[in-house]
Amino acid sequence: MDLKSTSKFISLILRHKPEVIGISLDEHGWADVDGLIRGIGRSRPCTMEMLEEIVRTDGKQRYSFNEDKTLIRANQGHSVPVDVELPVMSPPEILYHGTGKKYVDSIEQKGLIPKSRLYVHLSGDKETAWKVGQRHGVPFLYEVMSGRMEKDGFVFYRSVNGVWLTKSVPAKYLKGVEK
Ligand code: HQG
Repeated sequence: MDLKSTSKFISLILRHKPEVIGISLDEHGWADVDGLIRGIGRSRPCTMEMLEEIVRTDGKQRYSFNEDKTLIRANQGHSVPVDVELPVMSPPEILYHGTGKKYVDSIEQKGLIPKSRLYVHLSGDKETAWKVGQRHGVPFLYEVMSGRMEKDGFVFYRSVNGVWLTKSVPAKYLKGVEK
C-alpha cells in the first residue's frame, strides 16, 4: 500500500472521522500518534517512519506534529468541530475561490458557505484556486473582495499551510473571473 493512499486515510481520520479507527481528537484537533499508528495498523502497514515521511513530504503540508511528536493534527479542512488555533490575519485585497460550475447558481444566491467543513477555503493565487475547482467537475473561478470584507468586519484566518479561511462570503463580495 502506497503512502499517498495512507495519507488520504489519515486526512479522513484527522479531519472528518477519527472514529473509523476508534480514536478521538482533543479540542484542538490533536490525535495521539501511538493510537493513530495502532488504529491504522489494523488495516494497512503504518509505522512512525511512514508517518514522519507523510508529514514531511505532503504536497500541501496538511499535517503537523507537536514538538515531541507524540501528537499529530490536520492543519485545516476539518468537518469535526475542533479549534486548531488558527491565527487571525489581515488578508490581501483579493483572494480566490475555485468551485464547480454546477454550484454557481446556488452560490450567486447564498454566497459561499462552508458546507460540511468549518470554514470556506480561499486561495491566495488563481492557479491554486483553479485546481481546487477542478475537484468539482467543470471548474469556475471567483475573485473574493477580501479587503472590503475585512473593512466590513469579517474575520480571516490563515492556516500554517497557507490556506485562507473565513466563515462565509456573501455574494456581493464575489466576482466571477477568467482563469
Ligand atoms: C461549494 C482541498 C453551493 C464550494 C482543497 C465547494 C481545499 C457551494 C463545495 C479544501 C456554496 C464544498 C476545501 C453554495 C460553497 N451553494 N455550493 N452556497 N457555497 N459551495 O471540498 O473549497 O486536498 O468542502 O464552492 O485544496 O472545494 O483536501 O471545499 O466547491 O483547500 O487538503 O461547495 O480541500 O484540500 O467543497 O475544498 P469542499 P473546497 P485537500
